[in-house]
Amino acid sequence: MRFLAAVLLLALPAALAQNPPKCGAMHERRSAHSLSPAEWQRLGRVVYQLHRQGQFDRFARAHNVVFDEVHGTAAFFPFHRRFVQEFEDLGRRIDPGFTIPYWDTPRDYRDPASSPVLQRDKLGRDGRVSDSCVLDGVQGGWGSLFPGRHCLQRNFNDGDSILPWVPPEMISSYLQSDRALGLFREHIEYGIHGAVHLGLGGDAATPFAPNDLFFFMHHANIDRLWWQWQIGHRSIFDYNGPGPDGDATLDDVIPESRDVNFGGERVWSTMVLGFGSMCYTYDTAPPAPNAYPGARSRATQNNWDMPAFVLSGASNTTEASLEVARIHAAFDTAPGLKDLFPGVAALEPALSRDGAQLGDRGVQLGDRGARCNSNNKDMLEARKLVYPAPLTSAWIEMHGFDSARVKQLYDEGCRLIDMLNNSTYESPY
Ligand SMILES: *[C@@H]1O[C@H](CO)[C@@H](O)[C@H](O)[C@H]1NC(C)=O
Ligand SMILES: *[C@@H]1O[C@H](CO)[C@@H](O)[C@H](O)[C@H]1NC(C)=O
Ligand SMILES: *[C@@H]1O[C@H](CO)[C@@H](O)[C@H](O)[C@H]1NC(C)=O
Ligand SMILES: [Cu+2]
Repeated sequence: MRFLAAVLLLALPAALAQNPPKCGAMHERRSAHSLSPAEWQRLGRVVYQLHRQGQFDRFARAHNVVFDEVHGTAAFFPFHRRFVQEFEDLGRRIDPGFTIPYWDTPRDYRDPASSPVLQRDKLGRDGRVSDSCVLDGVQGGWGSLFPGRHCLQRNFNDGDSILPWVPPEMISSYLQSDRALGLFREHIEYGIHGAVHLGLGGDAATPFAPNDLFFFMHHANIDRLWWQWQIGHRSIFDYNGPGPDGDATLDDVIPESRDVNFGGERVWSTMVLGFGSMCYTYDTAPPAPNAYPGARSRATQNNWDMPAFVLSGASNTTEASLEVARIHAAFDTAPGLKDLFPGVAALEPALSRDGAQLGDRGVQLGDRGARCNSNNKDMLEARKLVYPAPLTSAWIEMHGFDSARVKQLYDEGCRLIDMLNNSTYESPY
């Protein structure tokens, strides 16, 4: 016995060095849509201080330095997770209750300029016509240092409005059907990620995008979706794609620069929320695990018994449950949808029971398809999806993306929308 204990004690330090410790306190990131005016004011006070300290400038310059390493590569998800968390920690030194709100941008995809987030007392509106300077919102009148001294700028990509982003249903399809992380990363990075940067324009459409607070809120949302994918596929440690020397591995160093330095930290330290420095969760996404997941397993499970609440990327659980129930109902008229929404297809038995529950979040499947509107032509049209705006060629070149690949994924996305549009499906968004 004593011998065994000694062996265990010797083995222990190595294990501890591998697994980051569980967080003492956890912080909840909430949807920017749900912040009260008082909460926006509190957020405004923190970011004002961060700006005075030069943190926005620092993060903008850092993002530009590592730009090529963290876009179009596997590092896209872990780098931005670590980067946003670093910024959030700085905010917590000013206000211990600070968290970055996430911006559920697909929710606003039809007409992003009218988003409740882009209002004068919140994130602010478009820059002014003459010079694109942002004059209202929590960053109204700000100056930025990089790439050169200038006012913080926004320049919506469609005059006074913003071209459509990506419908929530497309995100849900990616969450369910992308079994390889690499494919999910491409779908997110070439889709909603680029669409939002381009839509806001100005600083947001440059490698210095962290000058604009939207950057942190947008990347928090992307991080939330990645976490949902990790949990939904029971594949927390899945990591692959282009890396620093060929194929990426969990032992790669997180890209860093003099400005924002993680001390040589490895990618694997970012993989599990609730451990190490990842002391946050999301209000809608799955909670952090109680114990560090064992064995750093990389196996992707090919079954669909995933928790039902991860089937949709929507932050509003009422809308998420409507979406899932209506997609399920649309299988009757468009069986091809089952391949695009395999998670919903796997719910079949549960759905045949009355009042089935979707996961632990109390999401009810009461509404089976809301066909009551099917005679109302206007309503029906309003409930059809619209295509997202494609990435611009300038954006594709700036990132060195493979433009044929970007186009292929975009076209596939349009077919998904066609299929939904051709079915009985009516979008709750
Ligand atoms: C969620 O969506 C429903 C239906 O669209 C809406 O009535 C409700 O206000 C939303 N809740 C929040 C917190 O936004
Ligand atoms: C979807 O269908 C509606 C109604 O038929 C139509 O107005 C809309 O243009 C369609 N959208 C796309 C992207 O095809
Ligand atoms: C949608 O319907 C139109 C008109 O019936 C048809 O031309 C098109 O091929 C359909 N698209 C899909 C994806 O089913
Ligand atoms: Cu980035």
